[in-house]
Amino acid sequence: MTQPDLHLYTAPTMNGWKPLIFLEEAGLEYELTYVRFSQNEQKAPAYLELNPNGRIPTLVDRANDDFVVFDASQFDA
Ligand SMILES: N[C@@H](CCC(=O)N[C@@H](CS)C(=O)NCC(=O)O)C(=O)O
Repeated sequence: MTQPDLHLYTAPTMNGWKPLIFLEEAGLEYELTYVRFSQNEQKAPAYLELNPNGRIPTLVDRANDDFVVFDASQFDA
């Protein structure tokens, strides 16, 4: 089984659903990781390495050198 190029980290919130809906509508394959707010996983060091904003969603494109996409407009670190 091949690994999808796209890896979405998200949670079931309004902002979290949006990229999931897009990927489904676009018919793209993706791996999904559920980020558990209850365990503060969005602030875990491994996640902050991907997205220093500490928020979901985050999309990683493995086919493009692990290019990371997230909304940095609220980035205040
Ligand atoms: N404008 C950003 C908003 C991201 C955002 O606010 N995410 C919230 C959930 S909707 C979050 O991760 N909150 C967790 C936290 O701030 O610790 C986007 O749509 O990507």
